[in-house]
Amino acid sequence: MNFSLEGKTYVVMGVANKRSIAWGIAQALHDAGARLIFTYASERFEKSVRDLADSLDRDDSYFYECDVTDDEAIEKTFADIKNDVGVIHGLAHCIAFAKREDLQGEFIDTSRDGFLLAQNISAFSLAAVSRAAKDLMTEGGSIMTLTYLGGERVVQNYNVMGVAKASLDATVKYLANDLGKHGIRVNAISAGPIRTLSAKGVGDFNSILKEIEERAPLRKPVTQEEVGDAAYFLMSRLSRGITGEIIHVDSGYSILG
Ligand code: NDP
Ligand code: N5H
Repeated sequence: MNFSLEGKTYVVMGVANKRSIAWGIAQALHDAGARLIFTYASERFEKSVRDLADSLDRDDSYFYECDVTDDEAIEKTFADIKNDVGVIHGLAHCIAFAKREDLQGEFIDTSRDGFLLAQNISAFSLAAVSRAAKDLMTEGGSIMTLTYLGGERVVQNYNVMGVAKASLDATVKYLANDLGKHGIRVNAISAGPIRTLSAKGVGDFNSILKEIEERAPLRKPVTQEEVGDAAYFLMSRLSRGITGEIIHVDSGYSILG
């Protein structure tokens, strides 16, 4: 059997820099032969995304600016993708945001604005981009997002983002139910902590990683490459019987009490 992704096209949303989990996913899909389409939130990250994509040895990547809080931007992005490439076979949603002040102290102090902002960018956006992407997945498809354990149980400081990830996890299941009849699967990878731009300056990341090294069954933090390989599995036909699932790629940490 052949598990190559040659001849397939995937949209990767959320590469900010070389540490982004989205970049680990892009590399794994590229290594499997896929053509990639990148979206970024604002011009600020365009150069970084283009430079990274240039380091891959193929010249048929596409780039679009897409702020997921903007319905018109989402509509335009997928209309442009349809026009430029036609059919897509999958989409990796690697996007989240919360105000820094809501990622410390107590959840109870979250403002209405902060709560809605986190839900809008980190959870609703998956539904919005899935609706737009559906029409381009005429040969079936695989949609995946990135979630975190803090949506299933209380993790100190994760606060408003934990509630947004709980919402994202449920969004995955309802979308899987809606899109299954169109041959489109929807899943999430629950990644263990990885030092990225988003993770910078939040919580005490060193002590979180130390806890993983001491207690996680595999006794080491996960890497972008490990998450990328799981994403490759979800995009490939190897996972064709799996939808609505949350796969933990976290060195086994989530099984601990
Ligand atoms: P990055 O900072 O590399 O990526 C976060 C991305 O979110 C950025 O590319 C940013 O785009 C994008 N984003 C934020 N707001 C918007 C918006 N309005 N429209 C479009 N894109 C937006 O961090 P990670 O790779 O860590 O994060 C990717 C995902 O992985 C997130 O969902 C995160 O919650 C999840 N995750 C991360 C873990 C970790 O330990 N790092 C663990 C478990 C899950 P731009 O840069 O263009 O502004
Ligand atoms: C328990 C923890 C540590 C504490 C919580 C961290 C939560 C992080 C998630 C969000 C996405 C981080 C975030 O929104 C940061 C922004 O306020 C400021 N940063 C930015 O604006 C940068 C420039 C851009 C690129 O970032 C974004 N997101 O656009 C959780 C950790 C152990 C695991 C973790 C880090 C999980 C996660 O979801 O990312």
